[in-house]
Parts: sequence; structure tokens; C-alpha cells
Amino acid sequence: MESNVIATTPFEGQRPGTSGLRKKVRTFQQPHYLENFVQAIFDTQTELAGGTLVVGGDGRYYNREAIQVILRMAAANGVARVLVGRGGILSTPAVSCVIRKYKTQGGIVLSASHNPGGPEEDFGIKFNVAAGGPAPESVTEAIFARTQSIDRYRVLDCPNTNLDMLGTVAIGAMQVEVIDPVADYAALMEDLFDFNAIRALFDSGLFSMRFDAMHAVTGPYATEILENRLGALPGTVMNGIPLEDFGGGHPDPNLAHAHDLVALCEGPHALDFGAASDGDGDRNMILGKNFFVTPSDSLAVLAANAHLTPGYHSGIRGIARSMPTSQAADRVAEALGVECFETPTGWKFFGNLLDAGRITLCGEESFGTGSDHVREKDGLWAVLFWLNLLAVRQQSVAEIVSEHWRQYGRNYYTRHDYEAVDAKAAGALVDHLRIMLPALPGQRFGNYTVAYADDFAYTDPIDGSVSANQGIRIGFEGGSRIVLRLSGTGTEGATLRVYLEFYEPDPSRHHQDTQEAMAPLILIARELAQIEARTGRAEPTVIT
Ligand code: VG1
Ligand code: CO
Repeated sequence: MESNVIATTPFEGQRPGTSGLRKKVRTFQQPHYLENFVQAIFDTQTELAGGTLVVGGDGRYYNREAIQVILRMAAANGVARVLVGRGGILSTPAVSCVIRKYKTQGGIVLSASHNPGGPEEDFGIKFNVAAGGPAPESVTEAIFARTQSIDRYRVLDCPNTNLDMLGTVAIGAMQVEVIDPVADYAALMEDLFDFNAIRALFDSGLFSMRFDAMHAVTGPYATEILENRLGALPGTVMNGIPLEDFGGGHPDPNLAHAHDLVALCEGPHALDFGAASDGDGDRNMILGKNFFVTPSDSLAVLAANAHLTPGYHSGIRGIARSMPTSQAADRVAEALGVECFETPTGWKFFGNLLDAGRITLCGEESFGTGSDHVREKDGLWAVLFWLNLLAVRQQSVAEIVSEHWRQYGRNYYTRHDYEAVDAKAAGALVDHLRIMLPALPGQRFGNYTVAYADDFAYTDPIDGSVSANQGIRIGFEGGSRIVLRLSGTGTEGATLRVYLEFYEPDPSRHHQDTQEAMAPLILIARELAQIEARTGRAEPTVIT
């Protein structure tokens, strides 16, 4: 087998966004496009030569082809050993689990998460470091810099590797071990949660649930853990077979895209519990009987109840949330007397805090929750955490959350997304807000008085690195907030995200409709940002 050095020239725009490089499949299929990015990883992450790399993806269209390219390039770049999930499948949290368990030098995750899949849709690639988490900005910037000057890549001339058979094969001097994608992850979940208590809940026959895998990567994980190990009824996992195009849908677990599951949790015959995960298995949505748990509330409830689970019985050390996530978790941290951190959007900002032992739990409003058990957000972990709480507390989801609100107050929360808007118009909208910021404090809008207004900047408390321009924050007296930022994961035009939060301490007002309760704040956000005038959109594309 011959190792070839292929001449190439740089592509524009290979800077990783919030979570890796995400582009249309057609972009990745251009000759040398994927290869350039992968070679930039090998050129900058030099410990991979002679080391072990984990490779896997969410099973979307182009997953298998990309893995074959990565294997040939890894062999030519001197990687000693690759662990790859059978069928090319590994969920994002499972990649993190495997990197940590086998102490590898890093991993490559192939996914565009909740974005649709298929020949005309999206693909993505992300590098995870030896701690198991997404590469920090210093690493992604180094990889990007290398893509701008790249002039050659290395690839071994060899046939495709059979990804469907467990076992070890050699490609040149490199060992490729095809591993069971579920086993290590499932074992970790058994360590963290009380499987006996959850099994008893299912055995009681008094508890009904469905898990919607949305034809994405969590199907095999959920079937093994929920049905095989915990004894949930066959059929508990719906849409459990991973498909290259996710059945044509958006594998995005929210009220808009997981509509079949939402319907099963509504009405007089509603299920007791519904949950869903996204394309690559790191997001989660939690539903009770006629009840939706916002991801921000979910983080706060898990934090307040963590001591009820085996994995966290000795308590939590601290909590972190991304800046747009509601401040519900802050109130729990205060009550527990632990630290609370506000980080920029994206899981990579939690890594240092987790590694340093400053936090145990962390989360984002975008249906992401996780802990120090891995270095990615983890969809099924959150579902099992909730099941553990339901089994121990013997209460419904609605009772647990309502009780939480009575104790801490309720942070009403909603996010309005304006998708595929003109990128220039979106940029101008944010620039205009930035100019307005200094004059806002003290101004009154209806019942709301601006307490502070800024463009969020974060200084990492562990390594001192600074990340500026992370989103516009307008905070009001009493704790309500408007946050605006542009998405860093989209592949078409720009997506404007408007995050709204309103604090209500009075329990008699805890059961209003969210959009109605937040209407005045929504109007203020639309007017301040001149959304309709600047984007031509009178209404958001998706409300979560
Ligand atoms: C979005 C979410 C962010 C999340 C990121 C990756 O980013 O808002 O909270 O970390 O997706 O999640 P953005 O830049 O589009 O707002 V995933 O499940 O897509 O890897
Ligand atoms: Co995801």
C-alpha cells in the first residue's frame, strides 16, 4: 500500500462555527474539500501521530464515505490505531465517552447535529480533544489557520475498510478496531443512575413513555438501554432506525419538529413521559403529561435533585449555563451554595470548568444538558436522569417542575428564531443594536426598565482566554432579559436568534401560557431590534 502526497490549494470558509465545520453535503463532496480540513487537523494536532483516534458519526448521508477518507488519511499520517463505531455510528456523547475511557489522543465526530441530512442537505465535521470535549477556540483557530495555507495532504492508496464487522483490521501500519458503538456508553449510564428503580417504574405498569429517536443516532442506544436493559415495553423507542436522511425530517427535538411525540403527550390519554434526542444524540427534549419542560428549567431541576441519583449523590460542585440560557439554574446554585458560571454559546466553553472540577452540571437553552461524566452534552443521559427522578420522587413531571417553581420562582422562557434571513441584513441589525447599547441603561419600555446592556464577552476563569462579541444582552430590573445573537451552525444565509426571559416569583401566576405571558417583552425585542423592517419577517420561523 502506497502513501501518496496529493497537491491541493486552500478553500475559503473552513473556519469551524459553534460546533465544528458545517456545510452542505455538496460542498464537502468537492474534490479535496474534506481532505484539506482533515489534513489541517493532522498537521496541527501532532500527538495524533503514533496515537489513537476515535472516529464516528450520526449516520447521515456521506458519513460512511467521509470515514473511509479519514481512515486512509489517518494511516498516511502515522496514526497508530483508530477506534471506529460499527457501521460508522457513534453518537456525540459516545465519542466523548470512548475517548475518555480508552485515553485516546482525540476524536473526529461527523455530524451536522439537528440539521437535515441527505444529498442536498447538511454535513459536518468536528475535532474533539483528549479530554473528550469539542476543541477549544485556540485549537479550532489553529486548524482554520492551517486550512488557509495548506498545499498538500497525505492519503494511503488502499481499499475500503469493512465497517460492519466488529474486530480489528490493519490499514498499512495502522490498526482499525471496529467497536460496538453502544456498549461503553451504556455501561457508563448504569454507573450513574439507579437502573433498578427505573426498572421498577416500568414494571409497575402504571407508567407510560415514548422516546423519539427521530431516525437519528440514538435509536440503537435507546433501544438497548430503555427496552433491553430497563425493561420498557417494546416499541417504547419510536423512529429507532437511523436513516441517512432521518426520514426526511429535521432531527431536532423541540415542539416544532418532534410533533408526533408532542401529540402523544397531549390530551386525555397523554403519556406520562415523552423524550426525544437530535441527529447526533447530544440534545434532549423532556415532556410530561400535557407538560413541556424548557431546557433551562430542566437544568435547574436536575441540579436541585441531583443528590437523589447514585452518580451525583454526594452533591454537585457548581453549575454553568450558556449566556442565553435562563437564570433558573443560578437560583439553584445560590440555594446550594455552589458556584455558577455564564459562558458563551457552545459546549466547548464548558470544557475547562469541567476539567478543573469547578462544575458538575452544565446546560444550554438549546435542548442541551450534561455533566462531568463526559465532555459533550448528552441527550439520553438527561432522559435517564429524569427517569431516575420520576422513579425516586414518585411524582409526575408537572408536579416536580411546579414544586420547583414554587420554591425558586418561575423563569418564563422562549426563543424566537428567524431562519435563512439575508446575511447582510442580519449583520446590520446586530451592528445597529451594538451602537444603541450605551444609551439603553435607565430607559423605560412599558413596565421594563433597562438595568444593563452589553455585547457579551467571556474571560475563561481557568486559562484567561477572552471570547468577545458573543451576543447582545439587554437586562431589565427584576431579572427579565432580551438576548440576540446570530447562529454559528447554519448553512444558509443567517439565523437570528432572539432569546427572552421573564421572572415571575408569584406562584398564582406560574401557569400562564408562555407566549401570552411574554407578549410585552416579545414586542419590545421586535421593536428595539427593528426585526420586521430589517429582515422583512413579521413572525419568527420557529418558536421554542
Ligand atoms: C446551536 C445552539 C447552541 C449549541 C449548538 C451546537 O448553536 O444554539 O446552544 O451548542 O447549536 O449544538 P447556534 O450557533 O446555531 O446558535 V448541536 O446539538 O447542533 O451540536
Ligand atoms: Co446535536
